[in-house]
Amino acid sequence: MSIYADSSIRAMDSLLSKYTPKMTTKDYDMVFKILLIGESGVGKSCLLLRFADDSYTESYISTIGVDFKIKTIPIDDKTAKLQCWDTAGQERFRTITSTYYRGAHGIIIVYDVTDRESFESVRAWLDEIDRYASDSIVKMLVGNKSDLKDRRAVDYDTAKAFADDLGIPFIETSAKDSVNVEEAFIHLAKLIKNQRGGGEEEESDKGDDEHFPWGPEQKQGGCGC
Ligand SMILES: Nc1nc2c(ncn2[C@@H]2O[C@H](COP(=O)(O)OP(=O)(O)OP(=O)(O)O)[C@@H](O)[C@H]2O)c(=O)[nH]1
Ligand SMILES: [Mg+2]
Repeated sequence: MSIYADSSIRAMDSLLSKYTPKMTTKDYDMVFKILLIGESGVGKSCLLLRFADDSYTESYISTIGVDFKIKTIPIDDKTAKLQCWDTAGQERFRTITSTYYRGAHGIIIVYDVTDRESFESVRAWLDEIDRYASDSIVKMLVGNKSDLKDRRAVDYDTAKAFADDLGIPFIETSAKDSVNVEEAFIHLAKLIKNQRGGGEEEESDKGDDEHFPWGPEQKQGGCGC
């Protein structure tokens, strides 16, 4: 960097700090690191785009390495900042992406309901979690592309039974039609908060499951919100 450029940047910094109001309080109470993993093409990036920006694109641009977005959400009387890491599903990025498991509080394993292989590989993704993530990480299974009804290759009950066996929450989503996407992220954030929080925070979150589609009484695709 040239001396000229360096001094210009310093001048800009000083101007910015002069005119930027100082934050005296944090605008959030908690920060949760959430990871999206799963085979390439299952819709991880689209889910995050839908959640963070409420948008969707048909064009497929495979993620290179990792990407991330931040979204702040209210949980009861608190504000949680969700730092969402979108990992590449392609095998060639596996070494890079595995380093992002460290320090993650929650992880969403995504498969494509029209692609049986992407569901069958969920076990391998769970092994990756065991290898690289903390034991306390909160997991969630998501079957995406539920809008493609004619092309379904994994039925809801099979995936639900699989998730129940593992003791993890399960939901089907459509990033395209914006079905259950926000619910999935918010539910995961609540589970993380419950796991980490204590006292009155824990009290106030009791009974949340009955408001979500993966609750015991809920049926496929419906949301009891
Ligand atoms: N019909 C339908 N298509 C979807 C949905 N979500 C994603 N897609 C499409 O699936 C393709 C892949 O989506 P991505 O979000 O890029 O997949 P990814 O899991 O991030 O893939 P990698 O970055 O390679 O790991 C794109 O063409 C999307 O438009 C969905 O809910 N419904
Ligand atoms: Mg992607």
